[in-house]
Amino acid sequence: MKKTLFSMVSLTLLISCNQSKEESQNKPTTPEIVQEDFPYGNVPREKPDRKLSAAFERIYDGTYGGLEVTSNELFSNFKYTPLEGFDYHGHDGTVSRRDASKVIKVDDTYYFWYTHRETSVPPDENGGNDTIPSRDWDLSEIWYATSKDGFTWKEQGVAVTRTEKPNPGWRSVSTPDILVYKGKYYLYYQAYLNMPGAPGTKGDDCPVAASVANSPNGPWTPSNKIVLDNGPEGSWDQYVIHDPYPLVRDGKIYIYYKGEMGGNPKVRAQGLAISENPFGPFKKHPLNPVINSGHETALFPFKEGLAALVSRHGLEHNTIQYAPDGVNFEVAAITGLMPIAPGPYVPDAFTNTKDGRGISWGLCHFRNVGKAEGKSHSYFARFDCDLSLDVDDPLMKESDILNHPDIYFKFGLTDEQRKRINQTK
Ligand code: AAL
Repeated sequence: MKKTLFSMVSLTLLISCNQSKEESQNKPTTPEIVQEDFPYGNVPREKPDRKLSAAFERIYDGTYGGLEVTSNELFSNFKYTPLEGFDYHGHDGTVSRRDASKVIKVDDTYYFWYTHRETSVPPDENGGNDTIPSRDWDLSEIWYATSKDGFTWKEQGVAVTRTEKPNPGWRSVSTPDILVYKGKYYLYYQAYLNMPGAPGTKGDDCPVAASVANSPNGPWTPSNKIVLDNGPEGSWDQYVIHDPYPLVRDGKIYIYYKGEMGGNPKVRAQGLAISENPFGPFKKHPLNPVINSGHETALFPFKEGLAALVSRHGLEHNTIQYAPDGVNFEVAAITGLMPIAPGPYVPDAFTNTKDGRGISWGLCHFRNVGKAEGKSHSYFARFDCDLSLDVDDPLMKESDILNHPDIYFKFGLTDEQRKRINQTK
């Protein structure tokens, strides 16, 4: 009996031994690649005729445009300067300026438009009513400012007021952007019928309305209708069309916009709608959404295509992307400290160009300032960068940004995280 048991165990062992021998014989092995080491010093500028890792394939075949960030025209740092000329009531939260449009130059003057809120109290996220804003962009109007140098601005006052109830925009008009088309000026903006927190809202729901003027100084005549509407029920942009951002391409008006899909956290993406008429109808692109990340929209003509600043949210946040056709975007650069809600100065935004020159500055905002003290509001700053084919500023091409340790510790662990870590010790 003992003998039989012994032979059974040995047989099993033998079989399993042979099996693993066979398995290892069948396992695909990486063939040894015999080639010279990748060179030092004389690093090939063109794709060398050799097998490359995926990382180096990407360098030569992708959209990075070179081996180092310095040779990538779509890589830049962003440098910030406070703006002169705006009064924020001592930053008590009753005045907010945010969501800068792109900047345009008319004769020798720069113009931009923005969300302007001036309310008796700062926003109350849970208690908005007819006079108390529930969000920073609630109960707002579109204002504008001008400048000769882009640093010091003069606030010119209101451009687009809220409409009469119940028209879109009666509750608030916000987040404008500008189009110059066939000699006229058009402002596109979020036209609210309701604000988050109000009964029946799914979030920051709104469509887009527009106004037209013969001069950047107005007067502005509203379209009195929705020009870019939410998608049908069940579609990705059914509730939200934010940050309408017009450009002219192929003789047509291209409006890029942000939509918010469901999910927790929400998935934000950007779509494109095209029309030959500024007041529409706009046809949404069948490949929408065309950008899978980001928050506010900011694009500019670059070479034959368009480039996009993609910040804040999503898998591809903190990137600058490029699409030769304005539709199929690829990551062209990975960067950091990107402007929030950028409104770049885009000299060739409406020139129909296929030789886009890029951007070197714009405006952006800092949001939720003073929130912890109940004084939540936003204010503007200027950013400078080198995303221009006509600028060559090596100081904007630094990938190693040295931040003070305080900035890192400010993003320290929460008490709950510390507890979890202690428990798993
Ligand atoms: C911004 C923009 C839109 C949103 C809100 C005001 O950053 O995306 O304008 O509705 O926040």
